[in-house]
Amino acid sequence: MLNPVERYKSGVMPYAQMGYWDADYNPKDTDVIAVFRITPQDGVDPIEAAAAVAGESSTATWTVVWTDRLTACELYRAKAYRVDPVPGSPGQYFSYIAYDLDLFEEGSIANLTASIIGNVFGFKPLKALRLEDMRIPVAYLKTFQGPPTGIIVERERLDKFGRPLLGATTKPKLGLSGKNYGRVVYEALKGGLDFVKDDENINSQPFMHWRDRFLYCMEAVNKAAAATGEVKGHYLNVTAATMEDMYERADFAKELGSCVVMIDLVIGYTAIQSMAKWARRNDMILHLHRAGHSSYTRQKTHGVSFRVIAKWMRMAGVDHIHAGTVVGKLEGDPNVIKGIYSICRDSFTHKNLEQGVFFDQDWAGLRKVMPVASGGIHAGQMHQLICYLGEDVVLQFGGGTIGHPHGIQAGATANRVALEVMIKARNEGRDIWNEGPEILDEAAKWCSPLRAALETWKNVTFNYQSTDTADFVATATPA
Ligand code: RUB
Repeated sequence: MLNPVERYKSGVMPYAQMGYWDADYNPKDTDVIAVFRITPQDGVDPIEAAAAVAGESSTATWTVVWTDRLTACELYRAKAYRVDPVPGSPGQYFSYIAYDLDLFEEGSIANLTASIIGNVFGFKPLKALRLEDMRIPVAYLKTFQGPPTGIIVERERLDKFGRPLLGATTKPKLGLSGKNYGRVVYEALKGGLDFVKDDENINSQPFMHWRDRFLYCMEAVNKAAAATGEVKGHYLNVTAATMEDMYERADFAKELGSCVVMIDLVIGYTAIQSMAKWARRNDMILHLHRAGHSSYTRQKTHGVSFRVIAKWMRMAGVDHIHAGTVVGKLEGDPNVIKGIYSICRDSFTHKNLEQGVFFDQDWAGLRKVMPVASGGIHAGQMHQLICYLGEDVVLQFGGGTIGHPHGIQAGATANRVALEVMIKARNEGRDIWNEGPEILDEAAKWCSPLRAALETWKNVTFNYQSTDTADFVATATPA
């Protein structure tokens, strides 16, 4: 450590020397820890790059400022304390940075993120930067409300246990009138789904204003509930241009008796937290569609990993979050998806580098988020979906319900029957991973909607290389 005269001499000094690198630092239980993937420009020392990220995401600027000495600067400086080369990716480094708890306002994702991802991603000495994971201390977690409902209470409210929930996104995404939209919702719920969902970009367009949608959808929900004797729901998307509009729409959804409302990630962290508080006050399930996330989560070298977004959303307080399907039309490496699901559903998420999870995370009693698997899935994949994703998940088949050759009700019935036969087989101890196709074929003998679904989509797979994969591979345990 430099003496104070040298340390506070005006001018530019490497960030590491300014105190933003400390190889001996031992993070406190109350520290927020972030791990970044850093790709320094050619010739930039990785330790200095890590120190720069620590500096610019906490107290530093490009030159020494004497006003540091008016603060508890030793405490407030974030400390990069570890830099490891990324396995198999020359020129990239995982850098661990610890932040004192006092740097963050309680219960505010906006404040947390303004530091951690505020300035640093545009920093010239770096070619690229990715926030890979964070460890949130229990002391900080306890300042967040978390999910308004949580998995356990959601299941109790819906009276549905022991199986994944089933949903569908109404299609086409845009263009239906309120009345036709309501028909799709009714058919899908009557045919056996638990939920239908607005798509991310359905708000209040000329072809269907939001009040029309809400009225026709709730008529559909009520009729389907009466016809089936089951609790049914439709995620009414309340996303809008202002908080006032969103509250107005959410209040109307509640007035009509909806059990769930929906928001899009693009509304921003503060709006999400406001809606989470509204949902808790109003006993409403809050569904989050992660619209926009792939623009910054998918590429491994730059952006924010979705596992971090999932952590922030559990803290902010959503009940459902789109979290990947593995087998569907959208990005989803099996291991990375497992890691994300454990962030949503576990009381304690264990460090698991093969799944991209860098830290143990005690969730401090925050309720659990129900992951939603949605995007290009169909009944023929039911065994894979259950094996990969487990039981506490909403499986959402949009095209895979509405595109059924016998109509929407038949599409829903195909999915419900596929789910129930697969869960029954699993409960009887059958090996559904290997016997899955056979189990579906047996059921298709007596269920013509399932037969038609399997026939229509039997050859549909999306076998592409995953972009966002973990960097560590499992090593065999020595005998
Ligand atoms: C579903 C759909 C959803 C995506 C979002 O339609 O397009 O908007 O699931 O993706 P379909 P994610 O079921 O017809 O493919 O869930 O990965 O955020």
